[in-house]
Amino acid sequence: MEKYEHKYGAEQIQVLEGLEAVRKRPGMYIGSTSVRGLHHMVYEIVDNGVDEALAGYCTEINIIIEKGNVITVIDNGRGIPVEIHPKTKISTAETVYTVLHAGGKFGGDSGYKVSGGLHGVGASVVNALSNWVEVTIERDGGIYEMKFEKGKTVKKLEKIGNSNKTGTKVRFLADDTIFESLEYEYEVLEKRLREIAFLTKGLKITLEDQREDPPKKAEFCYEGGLNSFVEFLNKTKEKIYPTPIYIEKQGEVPVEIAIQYTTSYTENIYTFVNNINTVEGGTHLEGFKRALTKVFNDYARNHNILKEKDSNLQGEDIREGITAVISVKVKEPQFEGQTKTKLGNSEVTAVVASVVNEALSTFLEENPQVAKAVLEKCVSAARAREAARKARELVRKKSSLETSTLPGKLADCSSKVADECEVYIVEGDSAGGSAKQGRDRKFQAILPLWGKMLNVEKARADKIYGNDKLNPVIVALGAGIGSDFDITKIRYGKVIIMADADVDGAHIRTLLLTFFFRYMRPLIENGNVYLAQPPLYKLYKKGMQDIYCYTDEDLDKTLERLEKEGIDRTTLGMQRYKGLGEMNPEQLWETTMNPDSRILIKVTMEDAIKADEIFSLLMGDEVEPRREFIEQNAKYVKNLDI
Ligand code: 1YM
Repeated sequence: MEKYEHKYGAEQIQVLEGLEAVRKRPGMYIGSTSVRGLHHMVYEIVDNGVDEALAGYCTEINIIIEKGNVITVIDNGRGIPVEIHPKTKISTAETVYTVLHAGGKFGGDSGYKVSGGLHGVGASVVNALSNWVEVTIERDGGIYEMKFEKGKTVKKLEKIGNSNKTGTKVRFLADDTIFESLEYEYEVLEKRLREIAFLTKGLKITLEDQREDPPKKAEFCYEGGLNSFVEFLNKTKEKIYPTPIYIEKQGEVPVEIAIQYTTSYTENIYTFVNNINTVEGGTHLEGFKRALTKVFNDYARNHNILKEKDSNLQGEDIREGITAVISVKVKEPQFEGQTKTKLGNSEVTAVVASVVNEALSTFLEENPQVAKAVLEKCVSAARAREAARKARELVRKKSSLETSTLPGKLADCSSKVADECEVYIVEGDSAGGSAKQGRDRKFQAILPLWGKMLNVEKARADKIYGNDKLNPVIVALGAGIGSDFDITKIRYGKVIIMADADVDGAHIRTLLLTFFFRYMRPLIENGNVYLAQPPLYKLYKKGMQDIYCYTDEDLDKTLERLEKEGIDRTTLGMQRYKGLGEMNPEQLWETTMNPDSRILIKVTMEDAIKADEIFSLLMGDEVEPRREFIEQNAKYVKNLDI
């Protein structure tokens, strides 16, 4: 593993403010107090072990979810320093856990742990937001231990034995008066830990869930680093060449990149800064795109694949079917954008561009068959782009001739003020009818969807314009797609997907989310896409107002509450809604469409990425992963009506 030389020990720790501030405003420090924030608690502790691995001292990190949602994280690094800290006059280890922003992370020369920008505020925040924390350190021949409750030291660092090993072990129970729930999701931790392992070549990470019997276990260790990452992402896809192109350069801004093209038509580029996923991209991505376009165009010209009369290939042609992961380390990253996940440091563009320029052009010269295969695909993408442009112009021309440019099935709203308007995209016949009758036509439009499901995975933009299911969506929203997409033209402030809670509903949701993710991404980034939440049950009784329940948990709680109020559940009638179509217009309005009483779920980029992954899996070329997925998920299907 690479050794980054940097020193920050006891002296650099800066004392800023007390942990009370963290407990008062937890969201400011950990992002939120939802399960998302809860998982961040684990990442904060794991990150300290990863830093130790990046510094070249740690080879393994073990994470255990114990029964009762206690988390244990163990690493085999040097152990947190135990000597008395000159400023705080208490042990350095206690200082790290009790003083906000301790850990030297704020200094400019403090290695690459630069508080990622989101919530990388470390051990003291986890301590402040935990019911209790126990830290055990093996270092300098001894075993040391200290304990905290709600951020306060209850047992100072003390030597409790001898050891010839080194390492740090942290156990904690998050504070249930702060977090909404303490239930960790195995899959969420698994995904992030796998990602960290890909990003930290050679580091072994294990995860064990002891809440299950027998415990669930996973181990991640990738000698291939980002190459393994790209191979993992392309598992379900047909590759154009077998091994990813790998680029690595150490320096002021270390850059690591892996690239592999597949026969798919989509672009999948994941970017990381200091191991943090920069979902909104930024200067590193810009540098990469710029160099990629230049290198392939230069190669195509020099090898007569592009003739003198031909115009240059465009960036999007060259990125069709690409899967790439870009990881850079930046000492003082500036994060911008809506979710603070866009790298802003302008100097990074040139660094990444120059690294890619040099390494990729050399690679192409040395591997002409790979260059040829990729460029053939780029040239065909350019042709398809041209065809799509023509198809689009045709659509535009056609619509300018017709009086109404909007799809016939759309029941539009009367208001033309996009911000106050909503469009419900509804699958099927009867639901569409009820929705049209039940809506408030001033600001609610209904677009029923018909036609066969389109495999976006295997279609290019020209096919999408022609697709009878997606074309009405594009025209109704009025903002174009792909590189033409212009969010300022959007006709509705809220785009609401309303689908049944069954397999067909899941299909249409996945298709639409994947489509928005790939062709109208700003719509999701901007928070315009929502899922309607229709009720699953209705409880009724003579003389009592109908009660709607939206989840099974909701139903259990409601029944309990009613029992306490003296209403016996055997006297209640219960209807389980199989589909939206079973509700009459008034019920649909009251439960799902009335802004005063409905539940809307805002779609996040994470939801969309997940939908996209499921979609690739279900629609991609490889059969084996699809079979695995269906087998693994078969148990969840029992509740659905098929
Ligand atoms: C399971 C969590 O915290 N490991 C860990 C933390 C530190 C070190 C080693 C470490 C760092 C340095 C020197 C250094 C930390 N030390 C500090 C501080 N695992 C976990 N392992 N010696 C040991 O960076 O110079 C903060 S974290 F500030 F005390 F140096």
